[in-house]
Amino acid sequence: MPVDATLAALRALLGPSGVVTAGDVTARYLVDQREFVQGTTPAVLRPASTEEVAAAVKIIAAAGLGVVAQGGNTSYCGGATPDRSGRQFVLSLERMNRIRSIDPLGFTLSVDAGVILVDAQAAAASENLMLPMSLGSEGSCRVGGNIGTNAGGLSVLRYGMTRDLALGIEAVLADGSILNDMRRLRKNNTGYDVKQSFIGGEGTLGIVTGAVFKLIPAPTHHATGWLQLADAPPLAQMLALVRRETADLVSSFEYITPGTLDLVRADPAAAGLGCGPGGVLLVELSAASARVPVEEILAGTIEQMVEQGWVTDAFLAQGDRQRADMWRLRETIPEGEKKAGGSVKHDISVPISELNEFIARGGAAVAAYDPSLRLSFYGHVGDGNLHYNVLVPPGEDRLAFSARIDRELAPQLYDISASLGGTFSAEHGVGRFKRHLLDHYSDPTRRDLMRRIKTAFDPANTMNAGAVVDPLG
Ligand code: 2HG
Ligand code: ZN
Repeated sequence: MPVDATLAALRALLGPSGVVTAGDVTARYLVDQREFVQGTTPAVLRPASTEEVAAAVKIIAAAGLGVVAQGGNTSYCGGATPDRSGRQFVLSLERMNRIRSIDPLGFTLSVDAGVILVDAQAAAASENLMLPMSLGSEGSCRVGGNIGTNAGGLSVLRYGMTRDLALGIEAVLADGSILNDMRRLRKNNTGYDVKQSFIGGEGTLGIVTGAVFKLIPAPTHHATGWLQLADAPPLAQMLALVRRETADLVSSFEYITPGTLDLVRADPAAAGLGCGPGGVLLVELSAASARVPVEEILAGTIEQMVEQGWVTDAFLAQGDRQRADMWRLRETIPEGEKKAGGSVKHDISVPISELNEFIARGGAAVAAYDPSLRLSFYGHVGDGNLHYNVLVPPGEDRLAFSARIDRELAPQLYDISASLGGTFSAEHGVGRFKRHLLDHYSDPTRRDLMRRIKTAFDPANTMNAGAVVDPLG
């Protein structure tokens, strides 16, 4: 079926507000959030229900065209941006934003995939529960995207990745059939866990339209510490000590280097929050009961870190305002990098005990390549995940610089990570930007299995073709 006839069928199905073709309206759906690539599309589809998604996918499949699912379009890897063929529809989940149900006894939340993450968090909070998924982009990302990319964030250390929080999903498959696995079960040991294929599948195996999440009792007590670090902080040892001494109450353990903190220093929230020669650790303990003296426990642990010579000075947040200021500084780092002219991002992870080795070898590789480069690196130490970003030098063209670093420096950093047993994408996924890295670094048997899974789920390669894995490659 030609594109025009397909569009007419989609209009008849979804109505005028469900099919957008005006260029000025579709523009924001066609560019990735960091503005690296710009795609084209015959139309942006905005279905309002799972049945509409299924019917639209059937029409598109029958026409031999493609579809790219999109939530909040916050992917760092171009995972939700169509290619330039003009043959991929963008299917936005933004109108599917219903909280379906909440189970205050079983601690679960069922939602449409287009619910914005903060709205899902708020729904949980209305029952004194918490959806323990916290990301800088939570005000705009949508849970379908979190599921599709298996999003990580600031509390993975304690609560896990999205994969660990999803009990059930609903998805539309490539042939338009609907997988209904919206289960609230903690245990369901019945063969392959098919839903996990869609989690982190980035819309290449099907379109996630709904999800059931595990919730936890909302923490009521936090102890949040801003720890100024001595030079060359031994990250793994510090984390191990904090986990042991706090009975594993630690929910975040974020490392920020001085070069990164500089990028957010102008923020009024930074007043009074200093930086040690080795940077800063933002450590938080959380508990859902006043009976757990989190502040006392953290203060005692920090004392031990001072005695070890790891920490030179520390502040404990006095009240919600100070806690929010500390988190604000951490969460606005990506924005700070943008304001400074942008960065080339390397979302690496290594086994936690290899973090310092990566930092030493990565630093040497960068200095040998070009000692004038400025790094902004920080990360989720509890997950072995560093955002090892290279700032675009003033006056350099951002895209040309990124392309050069991708070609000349990034392979060295990824090789170092790989040699330490690490990866080239810890939490940002693969999308379109990192497919070549998956080809290069993946174990061949794993890559072959991924291709076979892709072909089994999507034989005509119509679902987000070009992202993650090339079935023919
Ligand atoms: C974060 O941890 C995000 O703030 C973004 O994963 C990381 O911008 C980055 O490199
Ligand atoms: Zn991150």
